Amino acid sequence: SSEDDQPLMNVEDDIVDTNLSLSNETDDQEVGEESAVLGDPWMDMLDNVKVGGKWAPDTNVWEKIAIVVPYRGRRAHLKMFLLYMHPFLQRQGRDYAIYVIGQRGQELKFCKGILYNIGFISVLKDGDYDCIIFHDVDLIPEDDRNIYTCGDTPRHLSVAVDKFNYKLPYKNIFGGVVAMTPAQYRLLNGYSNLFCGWGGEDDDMYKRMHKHKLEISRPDEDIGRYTMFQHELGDENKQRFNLLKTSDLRADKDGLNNVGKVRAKITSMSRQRLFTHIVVNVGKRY
Ligand code: NGS
Repeated sequence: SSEDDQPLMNVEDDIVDTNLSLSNETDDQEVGEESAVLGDPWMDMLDNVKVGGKWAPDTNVWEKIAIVVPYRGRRAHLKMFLLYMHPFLQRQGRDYAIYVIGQRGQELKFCKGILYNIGFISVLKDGDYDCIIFHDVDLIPEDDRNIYTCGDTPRHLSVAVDKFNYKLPYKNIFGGVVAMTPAQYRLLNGYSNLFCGWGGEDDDMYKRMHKHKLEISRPDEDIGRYTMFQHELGDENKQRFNLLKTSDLRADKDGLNNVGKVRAKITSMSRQRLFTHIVVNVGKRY
């Protein structure tokens, strides 16, 4: 069995032990030099995080946000993600918590929609969140003005990704980093549970929005800038184009309201120092 079967116990230790900088130049540096690279405020901000990956400013913020990160086998990305996101969200003064929703089983396809739906339900059982940010682990926001908050309609935050030359690859893209209130997510019936493997689940979500006449809201292109970690695309979902033909027909019955019936189960939930870890067994899917 793979490391994904176990709670991600040692990721925080790795953060202390490993040199983590987005540039490769520092790979050989000693641990002691790390704070010199990142600056002491970074380390203070990580120290401030409460167990389970939570933090709130002293002054009251009306909006509580949960960051939901579907995950499998990208340990190096997760480490860098946590290292950057905690200070970023603290600089924005957000009241937040980070949840990593891991899928068990390396040999099976990655079912992001199921992880998102189960993540949504679990997170709202754990806290009274006003806004859920659905976040790829390989995207890092570059600009502190890109406020992690919800809007009157679902928000697409990763507008300008380096990989796409900081331009939208197509007008209705709704993948990467998106923010929805619980009410918006319920109205759309969450994500489809049928997309396993890379691609399409976000386009299916856009179709749900279109059906409900919800326009995507976005920050400006010069603010919604992201760095994407380089990696191979996952095992592609060959069914995705066919599935996208039936999006409207499935929208009301395939999603949040039937995720309890798709034989996916939560196998553990644990509080780590920089995140809450929920492990899901989605079973065998094609
Ligand atoms: C589209 C995919 C989306 C994906 C987007 C950007 O082609 O799911 O590329 O992908 N749609 C289909 O495959 C139908 S990215 O390179 O950012 O991972 O989000």
